[in-house]
Amino acid sequence: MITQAIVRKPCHAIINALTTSDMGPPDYQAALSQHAAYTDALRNCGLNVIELPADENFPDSTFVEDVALLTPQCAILTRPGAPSRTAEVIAMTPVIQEYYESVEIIDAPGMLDAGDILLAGEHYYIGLSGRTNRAGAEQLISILSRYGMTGSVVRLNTVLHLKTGMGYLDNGDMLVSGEFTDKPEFTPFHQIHLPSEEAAAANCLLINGTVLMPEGYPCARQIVEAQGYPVKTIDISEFEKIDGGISCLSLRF
Ligand code: CIR
Repeated sequence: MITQAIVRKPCHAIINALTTSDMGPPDYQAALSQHAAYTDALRNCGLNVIELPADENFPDSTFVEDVALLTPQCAILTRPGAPSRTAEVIAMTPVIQEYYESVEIIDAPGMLDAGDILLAGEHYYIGLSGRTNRAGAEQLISILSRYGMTGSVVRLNTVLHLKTGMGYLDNGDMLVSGEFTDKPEFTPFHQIHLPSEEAAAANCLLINGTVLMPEGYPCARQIVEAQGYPVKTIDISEFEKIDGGISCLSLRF
């Protein structure tokens, strides 16, 4: 059961965050209030939320998910693939060490963004993307196997991260869209297809019985509710301008 989450306040420099979109820079004040509402939603799901201060050295530092993978057995500090993000891990290390006895790291030449890691049931899928290379994925698989866990790679074509276009709920229910609709790796799952114009809603989180989804995707919401999941939507439009989704804004454990 998930009991805690780590978040980091957006910094002023968020206006310079990396993006592939043409939606313009986020509005700092709006990002702050959306982030506060996101944090409240995590609390309302029963989590104790550890709030880290803004870090002006790293425009993308509010996307804490990418710098670590927190498993029941150990924590793995990643080595983010974007040069401007690689050193975000340094500030996160003491925080993770406070909560985990076993802390592993991904080393060069490995690159790994944890936004590329999807836990589906008991297995970790690792997207090979512009941010995660084979060396990073192989290091992770070998760490997981030392702790009795499993992982395998999935090649990505167009999306930034694996979880940009898919998500896992429970009991084999997997949300898929775009390039993920015909991946042989995912045929064992009950695939729930989202319309391509609402693909961003596949990045959602099931926390203690509630699915947190981004606001503004009415079809996706209906589809998930029709599967019997209670849904809470959160407006994260400022983070979507810089390629952020629901999962990116927290580390859960
Ligand atoms: C980046 O390009 O790294 C950020 N602007 C977005 C990170 C999104 N993180 C995630 O999907 N886990």
